[in-house]
Amino acid sequence: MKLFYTQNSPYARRARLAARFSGLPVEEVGLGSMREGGGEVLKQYGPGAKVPGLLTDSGVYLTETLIITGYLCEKSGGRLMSFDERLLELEGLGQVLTDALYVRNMERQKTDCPPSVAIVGKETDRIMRCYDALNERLSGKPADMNLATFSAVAALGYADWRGADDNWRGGREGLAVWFDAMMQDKDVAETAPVF
Ligand SMILES: N[C@@H](CCC(=O)N[C@@H](CS)C(=O)NCC(=O)O)C(=O)O
Repeated sequence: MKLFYTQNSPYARRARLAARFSGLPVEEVGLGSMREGGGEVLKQYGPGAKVPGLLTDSGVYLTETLIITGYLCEKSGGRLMSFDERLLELEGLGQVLTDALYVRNMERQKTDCPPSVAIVGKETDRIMRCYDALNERLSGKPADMNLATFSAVAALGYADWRGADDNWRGGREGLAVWFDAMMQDKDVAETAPVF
């Protein structure tokens, strides 16, 4: 299997962590920045041309993080997460936070017109609610490795890059301690964005 990624994509980070912890033979294929055309190569596999993308051993090209990580979990015999409602809730929270950070960043980086104050404000409110929810759920928790914690750590790592002005650690010490414990893991550290 081949997993296409860029170093700074929070979505691809989750897929890379899932691949590494699955124990399956997955070759990670790094692409240059998507902004600078890094995704061109992906158009031969499917219409989306986004990372992550997973080319399976039978030649099928899977897209969308939740589908790829779910596929890897199934293939590994359920190694990546148990079917637990609290974990599914956490995985979804990480996804919502990542999407909101991504949308806000796209809005802020628009060059053809000024960013919409309404969109930036709405996504920022959503982002703040997500930080609080993660703080409630992860304070005092150990650094377990599963799809839910990958989702949360990838979202927060992305926030350090694209949402630095949010200062998510402020008043959320429990979450910061949990994040630092996760970052002690070699694979979690290796897949962090570089900026
Ligand atoms: N919904 C997708 C989002 C993936 C995504 O947006 N990836 C970004 C990188 S962080 C991308 O490839 N962007 C390239 C583009 O929009 O052309 C998922 O969950 O995998």
